[in-house]
Amino acid sequence: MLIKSENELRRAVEKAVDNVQLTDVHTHLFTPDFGNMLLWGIDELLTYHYLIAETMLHTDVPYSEFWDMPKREQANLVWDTLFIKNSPYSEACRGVLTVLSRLGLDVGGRNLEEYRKFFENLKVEEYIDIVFKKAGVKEIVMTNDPFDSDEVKVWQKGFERDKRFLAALRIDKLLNSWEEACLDLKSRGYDVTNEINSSTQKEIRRFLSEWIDRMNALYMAVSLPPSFRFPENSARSEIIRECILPVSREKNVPFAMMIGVKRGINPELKHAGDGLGKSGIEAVEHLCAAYPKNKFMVTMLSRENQHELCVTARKFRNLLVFGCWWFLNNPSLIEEMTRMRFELLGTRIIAQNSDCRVLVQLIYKWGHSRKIVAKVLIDKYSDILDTGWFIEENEIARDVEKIFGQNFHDLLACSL
Ligand code: HDL
Ligand code: ZN
Repeated sequence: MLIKSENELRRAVEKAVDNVQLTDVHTHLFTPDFGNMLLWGIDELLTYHYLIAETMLHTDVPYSEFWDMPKREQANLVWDTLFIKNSPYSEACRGVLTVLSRLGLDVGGRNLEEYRKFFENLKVEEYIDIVFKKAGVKEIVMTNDPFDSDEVKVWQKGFERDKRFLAALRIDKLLNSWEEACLDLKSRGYDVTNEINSSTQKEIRRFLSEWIDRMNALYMAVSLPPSFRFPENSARSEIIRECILPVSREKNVPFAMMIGVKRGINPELKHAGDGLGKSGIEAVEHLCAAYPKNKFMVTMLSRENQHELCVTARKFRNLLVFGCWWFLNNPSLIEEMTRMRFELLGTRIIAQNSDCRVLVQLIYKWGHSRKIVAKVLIDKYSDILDTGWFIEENEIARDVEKIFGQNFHDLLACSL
């Protein structure tokens, strides 16, 4: 159907964005086979590390006392501090309310015990179906760490994987803590030495290939500090050059770099204590130019890196930007980044990923992002309609499919 008016445009965009069954390219979710590594339910939702960091701003409870509390007590403190003693309009707080509302619970009642009862009556398997359906999610990509001993046990035992849960090989330890990784690899029978000579390189490649095959990993991913440089004289650089990039080509899987995280700026906050810094774009420019047969996905954590990342992505068909990562996953910044990306990259982006750690977060992270992407898309289509260009409804649906998943699958499928 030809779009002839602003109203028809709005309706067509909202319909396409609301209905697209999307691919979530980066999450920390797991199938139930991984036991309690799959987080779900209201107490996990309330003790999401974003909310812990925010709670600790308002209370003088010592960090160690908080960490010693049982999960339920932690959740009570978060609820009382952020939702009762203060209005919950931060994005992480608002997300909890969106979830409760979309699950049909009485948000105005503010009755935490009632919400707990609702979740207690659900089995996680039936809950996965409810959440995926409500969130409009077709499939998610997990973050799978071959250095996590609990996770390794599940992969080695083997399991019938739910097809909606795809895998990504996460190699932070290999690239950011080589000494530790070397000891770990040695203990698992890989003939590696601290010095990354040719036989160690070969063994690291074997390790990567085995795990990509075992997980059927769609890509290899790493989070990197703002100081990340490539090339440089470091173990990380050598492993990327001699191991990651060759295996990435051989297996035809992208290398995903998530750049800009400063781990543990407040160690007392544990996994809630990370910060960010402005990174150099030069490493991305160099990798994309020097390795044209490699495929790269890149997201950067600093708002200040977004424009240069978009410009770099204009220059290289082997680079796809993805998501509004972590501290950027807030309405004001999602809108700013999405506008910038549409204006510089058109339809060739992966608009968002959720980064969910708790299953039910899919409902709010995607609910909130869809609205913003739809709003920006309406503006962009409206601008071209004003010139006399016409748009078919199915062209909108085509574009929306691309930015919410097809671009990712096309990147995986292509060989450069
Ligand atoms: O490194 C990452 O993948 C980050 O997303 C961290 O896991 C971070 O703790 C997070 O959950 N961000 O949303
Ligand atoms: Zn993440």
